[in-house]
Amino acid sequence: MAPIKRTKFKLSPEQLLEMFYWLKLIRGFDERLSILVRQGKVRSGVYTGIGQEAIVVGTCFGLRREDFICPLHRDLGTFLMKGVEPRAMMSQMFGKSTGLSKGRDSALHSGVSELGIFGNTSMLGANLPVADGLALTFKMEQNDNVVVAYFGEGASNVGDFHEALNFAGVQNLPIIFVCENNQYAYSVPVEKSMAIDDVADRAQGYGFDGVAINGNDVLAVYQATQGALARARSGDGPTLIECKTYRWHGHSEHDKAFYRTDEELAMWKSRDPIPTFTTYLQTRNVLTDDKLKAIEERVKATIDDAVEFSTNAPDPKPDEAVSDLYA
Ligand SMILES: Cc1ncc(C[n+]2csc(CCOP(=O)(O)OP(=O)(O)O)c2C)c(N)n1
Repeated sequence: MAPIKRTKFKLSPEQLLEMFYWLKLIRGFDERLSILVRQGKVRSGVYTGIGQEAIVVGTCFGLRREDFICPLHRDLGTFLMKGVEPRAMMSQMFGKSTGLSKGRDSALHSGVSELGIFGNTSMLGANLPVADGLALTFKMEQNDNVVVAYFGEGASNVGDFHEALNFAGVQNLPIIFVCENNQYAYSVPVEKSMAIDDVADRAQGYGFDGVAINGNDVLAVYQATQGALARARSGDGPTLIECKTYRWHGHSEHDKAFYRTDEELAMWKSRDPIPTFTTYLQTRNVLTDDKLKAIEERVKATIDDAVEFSTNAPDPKPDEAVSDLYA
């Protein structure tokens, strides 16, 4: 396999600011959910991705509507970036009838086909063979759409992961496997579940490239994704991108994460993707104080509106529980 060449990219100041907006919105959304859980307003389980936003933004930025994403439990931000309205997303977490699955299901198992979002089950790794199926469809239809499938490093130890990578390699599918390596699978640290350092190395066994990158650097994630997208769109097959990161909160909001040290958390917080990108933009005069203030106000107003809308939205009616069933 020829090594992956460095991908050149150029983003306009407007695009960079848009990326910044998404980072702030997704962080703000998760932070608000964390508070709302404690206030008893959320019916869904909440698996925040605070600290991991650069992966969501770097991989979803510039995706086509027709490209499909297969998100997992920690990827709420991908729904927003793919076009789900914040009101609908918040309603989903509140279990209201205005949510994506009209209050029938909690959290992030719902999909929105028109927006290219596949609804996944709880079984870790099980989204990946299905993602292959989507990619195979694109290949058979001979279009150049791509599938972006997410999973944690924990899920990369499940058989489905290996079957999916093997099939994607054999079929040369237009798919990007995005590993969000946040160092823990629930309470299990990565060194207790893997005998190698990089999940990215696993790709080689299936005949395609894997890269391990800094998942807290939104531009590094974007760059790797753009390279992988270009290869997939031109028929050169799959790529595995392993993004090294860290989740700041517990596995879910009920988990106090006693299995890790304060020092470790502090070290990773010092690598927070948002201040790093803020400084990058400020030193290039892309982000001025006024623009920062305007973006922060827009983020707050969007989230306030979503919360108010969802609070006042109706509950689902019991007799609707069996409507919209596939039979
Ligand atoms: C096959 C399977 N085994 C176990 C679980 C229970 N479970 C849900 S999330 C989780 C940890 C997942 O870790 P990882 O894949 O690294 O993703 P992360 O939560 O860190 O984002 C576990 C063990 C599950 N849902 N499916």
